[in-house]
Amino acid sequence: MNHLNAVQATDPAVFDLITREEKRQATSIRLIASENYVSQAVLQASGSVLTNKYSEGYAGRRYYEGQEEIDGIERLAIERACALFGADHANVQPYSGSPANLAVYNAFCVPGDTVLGMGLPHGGHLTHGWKVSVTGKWFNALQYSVRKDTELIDYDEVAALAKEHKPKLLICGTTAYPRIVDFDRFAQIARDVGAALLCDIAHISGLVAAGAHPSPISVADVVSTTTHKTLRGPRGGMLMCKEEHKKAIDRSVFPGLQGGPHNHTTAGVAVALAEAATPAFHAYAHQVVANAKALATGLEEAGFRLVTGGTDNHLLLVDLTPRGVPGKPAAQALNKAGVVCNYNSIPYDPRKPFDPSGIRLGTPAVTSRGMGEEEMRAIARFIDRVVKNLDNDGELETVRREVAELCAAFPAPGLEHLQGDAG
Ligand code: DSN
Repeated sequence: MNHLNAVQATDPAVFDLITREEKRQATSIRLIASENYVSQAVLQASGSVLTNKYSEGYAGRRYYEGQEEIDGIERLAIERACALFGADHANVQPYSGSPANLAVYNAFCVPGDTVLGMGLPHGGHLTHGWKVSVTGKWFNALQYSVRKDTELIDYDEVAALAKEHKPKLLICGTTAYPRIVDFDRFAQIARDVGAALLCDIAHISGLVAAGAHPSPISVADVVSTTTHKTLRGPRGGMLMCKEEHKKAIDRSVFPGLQGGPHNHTTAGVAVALAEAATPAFHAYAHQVVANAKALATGLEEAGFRLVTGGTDNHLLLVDLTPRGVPGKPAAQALNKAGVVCNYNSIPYDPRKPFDPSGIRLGTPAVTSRGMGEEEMRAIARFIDRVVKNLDNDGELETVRREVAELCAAFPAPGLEHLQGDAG
């Protein structure tokens, strides 16, 4: 039986769109660093009848009756998060990463307070105080950068800004930074000025869980993460904190910022956390990093310049300037060829954010398909061919066919029913 038979019968238009998206995900090489494939188990839990239930409050203290099973699910997710990351406390209710971060501002600051985060053009996130986000509008948000010469976080600048402006909240964590973040250094800077430290590990939480990136848990006041990137859960958010901040964080999420939690998502998160505690996931996370390094080597051999000269984590930032090609047309041609990534600013980019100099590539999704270093070298060759043939539709079509053949040999989790479809 077709797993979407009810959607097909009720709403053929939505069925058609989902089916096409399934095929796109099955037959393309997905290199968007923040994306992944969840397991069938996570898909089933997230698509369950738990979506029918309202549960404002926390386990044992809800504002609606009928929570016998929901409490059990939320408690399981919390226990698993605490065990996996070694946290004192976890709140699994944030709808995603942005509300999770906003809940931390709400717990530690009032509007107008000074906060210090990494600038978006240097690899930070919108919610780290960037000017168009409410975190940049409602707070006195200062931004630190990477150094121009090394393209690495300028810890001296962070320390100097913190010393001068005494922020209430210091935020670290990145969305487009290919190197290890020195959480101990950030903790020292925060301690020196009496700031609370928020470590946003949205991109790397799967790596942290598996020990493939150092953990900030012991040094941060609060750790935020999305649940759907390297952690390989459904789309959601999570906060972990020291015992002393438990009350403030819980109150800030509910009733401070949100209403009822998305229980179907909580169940999917619980399943993903159980998966992330397995030896298979440990191997996966380390392979994500090995694959990123192999992709980096392949690209460098093909003449690409990588920001910082390589990677320590799951992503690479490629500066296309030496190839004489901007990021946007490259990303668009790659998409035509079935290699999906996003165009991205590079540090000190002379071009505009909507038409920047770089592309960002990540290995979480291709690694979930079981691809290894050999396939990364093949992907680097695909990228090189596309960048040399941006306007050559024939060559892009040839690459697209080869991409689909490679994908057919590595069935994607959750899409096994499409295995062998090289369309
Ligand atoms: N949009 C995410 C990313 O692609 O990095 C961050 O929230």
